[in-house]
Amino acid sequence: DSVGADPQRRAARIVKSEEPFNAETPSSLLVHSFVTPADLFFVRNHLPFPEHTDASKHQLHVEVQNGKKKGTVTLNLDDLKEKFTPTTITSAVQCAGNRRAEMSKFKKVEGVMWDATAIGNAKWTGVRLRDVLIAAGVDPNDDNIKHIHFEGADIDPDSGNHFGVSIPYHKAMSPEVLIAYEMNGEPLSVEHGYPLRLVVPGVIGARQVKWLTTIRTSEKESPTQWQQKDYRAFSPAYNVGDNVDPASAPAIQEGPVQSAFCMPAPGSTISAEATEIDVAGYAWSGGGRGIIRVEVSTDDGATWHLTELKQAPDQTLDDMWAWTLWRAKIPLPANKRRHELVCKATDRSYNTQPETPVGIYNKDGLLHNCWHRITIDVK
Ligand code: MTE
Ligand code: MO
Repeated sequence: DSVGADPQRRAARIVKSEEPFNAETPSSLLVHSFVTPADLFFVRNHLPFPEHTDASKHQLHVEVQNGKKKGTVTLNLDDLKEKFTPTTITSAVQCAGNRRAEMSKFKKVEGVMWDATAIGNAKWTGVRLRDVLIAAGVDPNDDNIKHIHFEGADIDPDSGNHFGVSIPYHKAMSPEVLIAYEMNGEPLSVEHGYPLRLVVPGVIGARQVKWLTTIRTSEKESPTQWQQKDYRAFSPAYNVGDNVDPASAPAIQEGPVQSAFCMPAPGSTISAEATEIDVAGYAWSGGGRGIIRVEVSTDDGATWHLTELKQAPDQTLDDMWAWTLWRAKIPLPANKRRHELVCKATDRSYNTQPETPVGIYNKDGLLHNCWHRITIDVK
């Protein structure tokens, strides 16, 4: 399968688990390019890779309930390319578990121990989900449809269930949501969903279903564990092992404002003579809320330095699906054995990151977005 496509690039990623395959990008490589190369882009799988399907055999079933009428339209990749207008959008995918490892240092959490690079930014090409739903018989003004369900070809060997989730109908009908068949101008790789994946800009990675086989209209959210139980950030009142009512927190869709350092790498050293340091990282916020600034502090937030932002030229602060890359040269305080740097971003709703995990701790380590901290030892 594609996992072995380029052994060197594959080696460049940090493998978190082999079965299922989960890997993230080394942080310094993440800020090399505004668009993350597919073979460096993090991979998050809950289940074994699906049986390899040829694009010509892959079928997408669109099941629509329109009033009393129920119908299924089946499409393949060629149908999508022939019948619908292609669109390209640059959009970041961030796993809701990004930075979970840091939260677990604060207090124990459960899940894949991602560092700060379970995120990537790609140029996705495909067709609008909206166009496909309407062609399959959905009335855009139908208020009986509340959610759209999606299923992938991957199957849980224990339960026999396919990976599946849902997004609200109004989001599904928004023009930015795509059924993508290309990533960065190339056909999708198997790792990232070949031949078809859902791209839901502004929403956590979990809703962006790979190896997409089924789309279904519904009055309710998807019944799967990934919609009903996991990917909910519970109150800090609960710890690992506690019995929590899943209904006490809604399924996560949009994520909060986020930023992190990628350079220098955590644990780097610097000479005692250095008076400045080059720093760089990424920032992103859910719901298309653009990043208005990213600041860095060397004195734990007493004073802040602005950074220079790089953003998608075709996106505004109100539809910023892509991430922001930021960089700066920061003056270093003298006579220190060790420097502690923190960064924080602010989005277009003036939401900013919390200082510590104290108030946002949740037992599954989701949506960790407190000020990112790195320490640099002076040699
Ligand atoms: N789609 C399927 N079919 N199966 C999965 O396990 N994982 C989801 C999502 N889509 C998943 C899936 C999660 S949790 C994330 S974060 C993103 O895929 C990651 O996308 P990537 O592997 O292309 O980076
Ligand atoms: Mo995820």
